[in-house]
Amino acid sequence: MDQRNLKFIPHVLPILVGTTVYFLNNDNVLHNVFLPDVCPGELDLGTWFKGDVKKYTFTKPCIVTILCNVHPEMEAYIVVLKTPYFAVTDRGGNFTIKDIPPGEYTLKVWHEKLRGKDIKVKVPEKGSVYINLILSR
Ligand SMILES: [Cu+2]
Repeated sequence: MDQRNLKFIPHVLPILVGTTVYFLNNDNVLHNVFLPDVCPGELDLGTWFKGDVKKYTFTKPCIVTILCNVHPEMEAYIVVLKTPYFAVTDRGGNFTIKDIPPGEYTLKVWHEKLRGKDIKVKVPEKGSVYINLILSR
């Protein structure tokens, strides 16, 4: 996860549990990475200059808010998942999750402000499944 132009990039980062995330600083100002949530455990990775990298391994499934102590407007989310099948929507709201083994699944949606209902999905042996997600407040 980069810190660039006073923003965390990407804003939402889904990962599989056990993944190590590298936190970069590509700005000419000091940044910090601070995790205020109980899950995965309150954590302050400290403050560091451009070019330095800190890392953290997420070992519990949870939704982690990422903040910077130096810039209160900076905010991002790391969504730590038990499944390797996930995607982030693009600017048009489209997403693709590839190579899912055939079977029955529950598609869950996470958005920082909106909510979506769980959707039961049957993945066939061959072909694609098309889903319309509707999010609401
Ligand atoms: Cu900052």
